[in-house]
Amino acid sequence: ERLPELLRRMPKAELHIHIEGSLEPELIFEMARRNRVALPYASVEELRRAYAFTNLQSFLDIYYAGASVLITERDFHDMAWAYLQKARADNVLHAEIFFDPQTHTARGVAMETVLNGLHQACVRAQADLGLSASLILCFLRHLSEAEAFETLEAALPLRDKFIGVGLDSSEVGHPPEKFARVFARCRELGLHLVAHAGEEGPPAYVWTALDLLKVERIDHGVQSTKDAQLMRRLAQDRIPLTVCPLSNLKLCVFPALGQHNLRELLDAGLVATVNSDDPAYFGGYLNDNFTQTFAATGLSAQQAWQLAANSFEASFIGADAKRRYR
Ligand code: ES4
Ligand code: ZN
Repeated sequence: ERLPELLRRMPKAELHIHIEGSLEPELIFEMARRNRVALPYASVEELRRAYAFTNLQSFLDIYYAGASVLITERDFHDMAWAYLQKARADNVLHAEIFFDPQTHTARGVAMETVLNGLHQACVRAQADLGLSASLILCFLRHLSEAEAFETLEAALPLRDKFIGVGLDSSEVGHPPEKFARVFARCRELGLHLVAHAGEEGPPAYVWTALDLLKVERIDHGVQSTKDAQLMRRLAQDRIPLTVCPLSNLKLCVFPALGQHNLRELLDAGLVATVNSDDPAYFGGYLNDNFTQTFAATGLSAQQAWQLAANSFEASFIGADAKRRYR
């Protein structure tokens, strides 16, 4: 069997996908029309031409603008349902999906609208596609600790609709320790904990995500290879890294896919996984990430199976379900 076919047909879990980053330009324009939201772009083509990023912040500015068309429960459902169907076509059997409630509540959209719409799509995915999907609420790290606490309070009446919390948005200048008390509270509540760290930021941010936030996984974490002691810690404690190769390429974290350090992470014995991050913005869904990265770096079939196994090991599905995927 050719490697691209193996990569496509392997059952996998996706653990690092921002649902707002799955909103395709066509859907942005359709929702802008039906909700009468004005866009600073005249056409789908003009919007797509703006997708030329130089770093994380240059992407985030456009990503938050795109999310401004999401108003109703139906919008949130339609966005997530479109992603889940694409994920199923990529043989994704389980997805843990980030959402950014503050991007919406700041515009006057209710927390309930966001969570109900996204959750309905997850329920439908299990019923219609046999794909299990759960939600992870992300705090925006460029906003304050107080705003994160307010967001948590607003979400707690809907506690049964999400399984954990994460930390995303502009990394440099907003270290994990800014949110130590919020994460401590989430831990008491029994929520799963993850955080973006070491995407653009230094290995020090990965250390504090682990030791101060007590996260169970690191999102990105690719800067960890700069710190040998950190690499030993991640390997020994089997802390998964949710790596997003096309994202790293498009945000210029690596100059070319062939220069990506995924092989180095695997060779060091880390529980690395492959994910799509913001597939509508970065040029591909999960299988595109696998096929393009394997073509550029020359990883093997054995490493493909390792990455698929890692994705289920790193997931928050129960121990019984995990055994079924081994
Ligand atoms: C993100 Cl690539 C990336 N990094 C940090 N925060 C994000 N939110 C959406 N995509
Ligand atoms: Zn991300």
